Amino acid sequence: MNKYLSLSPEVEQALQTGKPVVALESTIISHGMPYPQNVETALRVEQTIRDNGAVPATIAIIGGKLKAGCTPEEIEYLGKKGQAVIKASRRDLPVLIARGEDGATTVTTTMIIAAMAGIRIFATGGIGGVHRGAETTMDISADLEELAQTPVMVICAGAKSILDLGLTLEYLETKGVPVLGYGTEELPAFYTRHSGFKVDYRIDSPEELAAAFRAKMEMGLHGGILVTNPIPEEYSMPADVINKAIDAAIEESHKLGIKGKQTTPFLLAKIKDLTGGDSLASNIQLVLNNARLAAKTAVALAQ
Ligand code: PSU
Ligand code: MN
Repeated sequence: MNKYLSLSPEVEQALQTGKPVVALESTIISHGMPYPQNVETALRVEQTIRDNGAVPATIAIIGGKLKAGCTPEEIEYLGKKGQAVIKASRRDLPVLIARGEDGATTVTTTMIIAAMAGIRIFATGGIGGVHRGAETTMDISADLEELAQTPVMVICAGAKSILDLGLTLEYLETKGVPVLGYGTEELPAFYTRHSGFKVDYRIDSPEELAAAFRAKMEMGLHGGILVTNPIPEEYSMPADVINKAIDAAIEESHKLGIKGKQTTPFLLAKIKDLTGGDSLASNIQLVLNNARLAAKTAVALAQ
Protein backbone atom coordinates (compact mmCIF):
# COMPACT_ATOMS: atom_id res chain seq x y z
CA MET A 1 0.00 0.00 0.00
CA ASN A 2 1.38 3.44 -0.81
CA LYS A 3 2.46 5.77 1.96
CA TYR A 4 0.03 8.51 0.98
CA LEU A 5 -3.01 6.35 1.62
CA SER A 6 -4.66 6.26 5.04
CA LEU A 7 -7.47 3.81 5.76
CA SER A 8 -9.79 4.14 8.74
CA PRO A 9 -9.50 1.14 11.11
CA GLU A 10 -12.99 -0.02 10.12
CA VAL A 11 -12.32 0.15 6.38
CA GLU A 12 -8.92 -1.50 6.75
CA GLN A 13 -10.41 -4.38 8.73
CA ALA A 14 -13.28 -4.81 6.26
CA LEU A 15 -10.91 -4.94 3.28
CA GLN A 16 -8.57 -7.39 5.00
CA THR A 17 -11.41 -9.76 5.78
CA GLY A 18 -13.12 -9.47 2.40
CA LYS A 19 -16.19 -7.64 3.69
CA PRO A 20 -18.19 -5.47 1.26
CA VAL A 21 -17.11 -1.81 1.19
CA VAL A 22 -18.68 1.13 -0.68
CA ALA A 23 -16.72 4.28 -1.52
CA LEU A 24 -18.36 7.73 -1.28
CA GLU A 25 -17.09 11.03 -2.63
CA SER A 26 -16.59 14.29 -0.74
CA THR A 27 -17.11 16.96 -3.43
CA ILE A 28 -20.81 16.19 -3.20
CA ILE A 29 -20.47 17.23 0.47
CA SER A 30 -18.37 20.39 0.04
CA HIS A 31 -19.56 21.62 -3.35
CA GLY A 32 -22.67 19.63 -4.23
CA MET A 33 -25.04 20.60 -1.42
CA PRO A 34 -25.37 23.45 1.12
CA TYR A 35 -24.53 23.14 4.82
CA PRO A 36 -25.99 21.56 6.95
CA GLN A 37 -27.96 19.32 4.55
CA ASN A 38 -24.68 18.18 3.02
CA VAL A 39 -23.39 16.78 6.32
CA GLU A 40 -26.76 15.29 7.29
CA THR A 41 -26.97 13.59 3.91
CA ALA A 42 -23.41 12.26 4.03
CA LEU A 43 -24.10 10.66 7.42
CA ARG A 44 -27.46 9.26 6.28
CA VAL A 45 -25.79 7.78 3.20
CA GLU A 46 -23.22 6.06 5.40
CA GLN A 47 -25.99 4.67 7.61
CA THR A 48 -27.92 3.43 4.56
CA ILE A 49 -24.84 1.54 3.41
CA ARG A 50 -24.49 -0.08 6.82
CA ASP A 51 -28.20 -0.97 6.89
CA ASN A 52 -27.69 -2.81 3.61
CA GLY A 53 -24.76 -4.88 4.81
CA ALA A 54 -21.67 -2.98 3.68
CA VAL A 55 -19.06 -0.68 5.22
CA PRO A 56 -19.03 2.95 3.98
CA ALA A 57 -15.72 4.60 3.07
CA THR A 58 -16.13 8.34 2.59
CA ILE A 59 -13.07 9.47 0.66
CA ALA A 60 -11.31 12.84 0.97
CA ILE A 61 -7.87 14.40 1.19
CA ILE A 62 -7.07 15.63 4.68
CA GLY A 63 -3.76 17.17 5.62
CA GLY A 64 -2.15 15.71 2.51
CA LYS A 65 -3.38 12.15 3.22
CA LEU A 66 -5.60 10.19 0.85
CA LYS A 67 -8.26 9.07 3.31
CA ALA A 68 -10.53 6.10 2.73
CA GLY A 69 -12.98 6.26 5.62
CA CYS A 70 -13.65 9.66 7.18
CA THR A 71 -14.85 10.19 10.74
CA PRO A 72 -18.12 12.10 11.36
CA GLU A 73 -15.93 14.99 12.57
CA GLU A 74 -14.03 15.03 9.27
CA ILE A 75 -17.31 14.99 7.33
CA GLU A 76 -18.58 17.91 9.44
CA TYR A 77 -15.31 19.77 8.78
CA LEU A 78 -15.54 19.33 4.99
CA GLY A 79 -19.23 20.20 4.94
CA LYS A 80 -18.84 23.36 7.00
CA LYS A 81 -15.83 24.57 5.00
CA GLY A 82 -17.86 23.98 1.82
CA GLN A 83 -16.54 25.60 -1.33
CA ALA A 84 -13.45 26.83 0.56
CA VAL A 85 -12.14 23.26 0.32
CA ILE A 86 -10.24 22.69 -2.91
CA LYS A 87 -12.21 20.60 -5.38
CA ALA A 88 -9.56 18.05 -6.20
CA SER A 89 -9.40 16.32 -9.54
CA ARG A 90 -6.59 14.08 -10.87
CA ARG A 91 -4.42 17.05 -11.84
CA ASP A 92 -4.59 18.49 -8.31
CA LEU A 93 -3.31 15.46 -6.40
CA PRO A 94 0.47 15.92 -6.73
CA VAL A 95 0.66 19.47 -5.37
CA LEU A 96 -2.05 19.05 -2.71
CA ILE A 97 -0.33 15.97 -1.33
CA ALA A 98 3.15 17.50 -1.47
CA ARG A 99 1.86 20.55 0.42
CA GLY A 100 -0.14 18.56 2.98
CA GLU A 101 -3.40 20.29 2.09
CA ASP A 102 -7.06 19.27 2.18
CA GLY A 103 -9.13 18.44 -0.85
CA ALA A 104 -12.64 17.30 -1.65
CA THR A 105 -12.59 14.34 -4.00
CA THR A 106 -14.64 14.34 -7.20
CA VAL A 107 -15.79 11.16 -8.92
CA THR A 108 -12.35 11.07 -10.55
CA THR A 109 -10.24 11.25 -7.40
CA THR A 110 -12.64 9.10 -5.40
CA MET A 111 -12.19 6.38 -8.03
CA ILE A 112 -8.40 6.77 -7.90
CA ILE A 113 -8.23 6.48 -4.11
CA ALA A 114 -10.84 3.69 -3.97
CA ALA A 115 -8.78 1.68 -6.47
CA MET A 116 -5.58 2.26 -4.47
CA ALA A 117 -7.36 0.94 -1.37
CA GLY A 118 -8.94 -2.02 -3.18
CA ILE A 119 -12.53 -0.73 -3.02
CA ARG A 120 -14.53 -1.66 -6.12
CA ILE A 121 -17.97 -0.11 -5.69
CA PHE A 122 -18.68 3.61 -5.41
CA ALA A 123 -22.02 5.39 -4.92
CA THR A 124 -22.67 9.02 -5.75
CA GLY A 125 -25.34 11.35 -7.15
CA GLY A 126 -24.20 12.51 -10.56
CA ILE A 127 -21.02 12.31 -12.58
CA GLY A 128 -19.38 14.98 -14.68
CA GLY A 129 -19.54 14.64 -18.45
CA VAL A 130 -19.38 16.51 -21.73
CA HIS A 131 -20.82 19.97 -21.09
CA ARG A 132 -23.26 21.64 -23.42
CA GLY A 133 -21.22 23.77 -25.80
CA ALA A 134 -18.14 21.56 -25.36
CA GLU A 135 -17.52 21.76 -29.11
CA THR A 136 -16.15 25.26 -28.43
CA THR A 137 -15.22 25.21 -24.71
CA MET A 138 -13.73 21.68 -24.67
CA ASP A 139 -15.21 21.33 -21.17
CA ILE A 140 -15.26 17.58 -20.71
CA SER A 141 -15.10 16.25 -17.16
CA ALA A 142 -12.07 14.23 -16.12
CA ASP A 143 -14.61 11.77 -14.68
CA LEU A 144 -15.03 10.25 -18.15
CA GLU A 145 -11.30 9.59 -18.57
CA GLU A 146 -11.20 8.05 -15.12
CA LEU A 147 -14.05 5.69 -15.95
CA ALA A 148 -12.00 4.67 -18.97
CA GLN A 149 -8.95 3.67 -16.96
CA THR A 150 -9.71 2.92 -13.29
CA PRO A 151 -11.36 -0.33 -12.14
CA VAL A 152 -14.28 0.93 -10.07
CA MET A 153 -18.04 0.56 -10.60
CA VAL A 154 -19.71 3.96 -10.21
CA ILE A 155 -23.39 3.96 -9.30
CA CYS A 156 -25.10 7.27 -10.10
CA ALA A 157 -28.54 8.58 -11.06
CA GLY A 158 -27.57 9.31 -14.65
CA ALA A 159 -26.46 12.69 -15.87
CA LYS A 160 -28.32 15.95 -15.61
CA SER A 161 -28.94 18.10 -18.61
CA ILE A 162 -26.40 20.71 -17.53
CA LEU A 163 -24.45 18.23 -19.66
CA ASP A 164 -24.87 17.23 -23.28
CA LEU A 165 -26.17 13.73 -22.62
CA GLY A 166 -25.77 12.52 -26.20
CA LEU A 167 -22.13 13.61 -26.39
CA THR A 168 -21.44 12.18 -22.94
CA LEU A 169 -22.71 8.77 -24.10
CA GLU A 170 -20.65 8.99 -27.31
CA TYR A 171 -17.53 9.75 -25.28
CA LEU A 172 -18.13 6.81 -22.95
CA GLU A 173 -18.67 4.53 -25.92
CA THR A 174 -15.38 5.61 -27.50
CA LYS A 175 -13.59 4.96 -24.21
CA GLY A 176 -15.13 1.50 -23.81
CA VAL A 177 -17.10 2.24 -20.66
CA PRO A 178 -20.26 0.12 -20.29
CA VAL A 179 -23.27 2.27 -19.36
CA LEU A 180 -25.84 0.12 -17.56
CA GLY A 181 -29.40 1.05 -16.64
CA TYR A 182 -30.73 -0.39 -13.40
CA GLY A 183 -34.23 -1.63 -14.15
CA THR A 184 -34.40 0.58 -17.23
CA GLU A 185 -33.35 0.75 -20.87
CA GLU A 186 -33.37 4.54 -20.78
CA LEU A 187 -30.61 6.73 -19.39
CA PRO A 188 -32.07 8.49 -16.34
CA ALA A 189 -31.49 12.25 -16.19
CA PHE A 190 -30.75 12.65 -12.47
CA TYR A 191 -33.79 14.65 -11.25
CA THR A 192 -36.05 12.83 -13.71
CA ARG A 193 -36.29 9.20 -14.81
CA HIS A 194 -36.30 10.00 -18.51
CA SER A 195 -33.81 11.47 -20.97
CA GLY A 196 -34.80 9.97 -24.30
CA PHE A 197 -31.35 8.32 -24.59
CA LYS A 198 -30.74 4.59 -24.34
CA VAL A 199 -28.23 2.86 -22.06
CA ASP A 200 -26.10 -0.01 -23.38
CA TYR A 201 -27.75 -2.72 -21.25
CA ARG A 202 -30.59 -2.99 -18.81
CA ILE A 203 -29.65 -4.86 -15.61
CA ASP A 204 -32.22 -5.98 -13.04
CA SER A 205 -30.30 -7.24 -10.00
CA PRO A 206 -27.26 -6.41 -7.84
CA GLU A 207 -25.97 -9.93 -8.56
CA GLU A 208 -25.95 -9.25 -12.29
CA LEU A 209 -24.15 -5.94 -11.73
CA ALA A 210 -21.52 -7.73 -9.65
CA ALA A 211 -21.15 -10.43 -12.30
CA ALA A 212 -20.55 -7.87 -15.06
CA PHE A 213 -17.95 -6.10 -12.95
CA ARG A 214 -16.22 -9.37 -12.06
CA ALA A 215 -16.10 -10.37 -15.74
CA LYS A 216 -14.54 -7.06 -16.69
CA MET A 217 -11.86 -7.42 -14.01
CA GLU A 218 -11.11 -11.04 -14.76
CA MET A 219 -10.66 -10.32 -18.46
CA GLY A 220 -8.10 -7.68 -17.54
CA LEU A 221 -9.99 -4.92 -19.34
CA HIS A 222 -9.04 -1.50 -18.07
CA GLY A 223 -11.48 0.91 -16.58
CA GLY A 224 -14.76 0.99 -14.76
CA ILE A 225 -18.46 0.50 -15.32
CA LEU A 226 -21.11 3.20 -15.05
CA VAL A 227 -24.42 2.18 -13.49
CA THR A 228 -27.31 4.61 -13.89
CA ASN A 229 -30.05 4.13 -11.32
CA PRO A 230 -33.25 6.14 -11.85
CA ILE A 231 -34.52 8.37 -9.04
CA PRO A 232 -37.56 6.75 -7.36
CA GLU A 233 -40.77 7.93 -9.06
CA GLU A 234 -42.14 9.63 -5.94
CA TYR A 235 -39.12 11.93 -5.66
CA SER A 236 -38.60 12.74 -9.34
CA MET A 237 -39.20 16.31 -10.53
CA PRO A 238 -41.47 17.56 -13.30
CA ALA A 239 -39.26 17.70 -16.41
CA ASP A 240 -40.39 21.20 -17.46
CA VAL A 241 -39.65 22.71 -14.03
CA ILE A 242 -36.17 21.30 -13.82
CA ASN A 243 -35.28 21.95 -17.45
CA LYS A 244 -36.32 25.59 -17.16
CA ALA A 245 -34.12 25.96 -14.07
CA ILE A 246 -31.18 24.30 -15.83
CA ASP A 247 -31.51 26.55 -18.89
CA ALA A 248 -31.66 29.65 -16.69
CA ALA A 249 -28.66 28.50 -14.63
CA ILE A 250 -26.58 27.92 -17.78
CA GLU A 251 -27.53 31.33 -19.15
CA GLU A 252 -26.51 32.97 -15.87
CA SER A 253 -23.18 31.12 -15.89
CA HIS A 254 -22.44 32.50 -19.37
CA LYS A 255 -23.33 36.03 -18.26
CA LEU A 256 -21.01 35.79 -15.26
CA GLY A 257 -18.24 34.15 -17.26
CA ILE A 258 -18.13 31.06 -15.01
CA LYS A 259 -15.54 28.61 -16.35
CA GLY A 260 -13.60 25.43 -15.68
CA LYS A 261 -13.95 23.66 -12.35
CA GLN A 262 -16.39 26.29 -11.05
CA THR A 263 -19.01 25.46 -13.66
CA THR A 264 -20.57 22.35 -12.12
CA PRO A 265 -20.77 23.66 -8.51
CA PHE A 266 -22.17 26.98 -9.78
CA LEU A 267 -24.90 25.30 -11.80
CA LEU A 268 -25.87 22.93 -8.97
CA ALA A 269 -26.24 25.81 -6.48
CA LYS A 270 -28.17 27.96 -8.98
CA ILE A 271 -30.58 25.16 -9.84
CA LYS A 272 -31.23 24.60 -6.15
CA ASP A 273 -32.05 28.31 -5.67
CA LEU A 274 -34.28 28.46 -8.75
CA THR A 275 -36.34 25.44 -7.70
CA GLY A 276 -36.80 26.74 -4.15
CA GLY A 277 -34.94 23.77 -2.70
CA ASP A 278 -37.08 21.09 -4.42
CA SER A 279 -34.07 19.92 -6.40
CA LEU A 280 -32.08 19.50 -3.18
CA ALA A 281 -34.76 17.21 -1.72
CA SER A 282 -34.67 15.10 -4.91
CA ASN A 283 -30.89 15.11 -4.91
CA ILE A 284 -30.78 13.73 -1.36
CA GLN A 285 -33.25 10.95 -2.18
CA LEU A 286 -31.45 9.80 -5.30
CA VAL A 287 -28.15 9.58 -3.44
CA LEU A 288 -29.76 7.41 -0.75
CA ASN A 289 -31.25 5.23 -3.49
CA ASN A 290 -27.82 4.80 -5.09
CA ALA A 291 -26.25 3.98 -1.72
CA ARG A 292 -28.75 1.13 -1.25
CA LEU A 293 -27.99 -0.36 -4.65
CA ALA A 294 -24.23 0.07 -4.18
CA ALA A 295 -24.28 -1.71 -0.82
CA LYS A 296 -26.27 -4.63 -2.25
CA THR A 297 -23.90 -4.84 -5.21
CA ALA A 298 -20.86 -4.78 -2.93
CA VAL A 299 -22.43 -7.60 -0.90
CA ALA A 300 -22.99 -9.61 -4.10
CA LEU A 301 -19.42 -8.94 -5.25
CA ALA A 302 -17.99 -10.11 -1.91
CA GLN A 303 -19.71 -13.51 -2.22
N1 PSU B 1 -22.85 16.30 -10.39
C1 PSU B 1 -23.73 16.36 -9.36
N2 PSU B 1 -23.26 16.58 -8.11
C2 PSU B 1 -21.94 16.74 -7.86
C3 PSU B 1 -21.01 16.66 -8.95
C4 PSU B 1 -21.51 16.44 -10.18
O1 PSU B 1 -24.91 16.23 -9.57
O2 PSU B 1 -21.56 16.96 -6.70
C5 PSU B 1 -19.55 16.77 -8.67
C6 PSU B 1 -18.88 15.39 -8.62
O3 PSU B 1 -17.86 15.41 -7.65
C7 PSU B 1 -18.26 15.26 -10.00
C8 PSU B 1 -17.83 16.68 -10.24
O4 PSU B 1 -17.18 14.36 -10.07
O5 PSU B 1 -18.89 17.48 -9.73
C9 PSU B 1 -17.62 16.97 -11.71
O6 PSU B 1 -17.03 18.23 -11.83
P1 PSU B 1 -16.48 18.71 -13.25
O7 PSU B 1 -17.72 18.84 -14.09
O8 PSU B 1 -15.79 20.00 -12.98
O9 PSU B 1 -15.58 17.62 -13.74
MN1 MN C 1 -14.94 20.80 -16.50
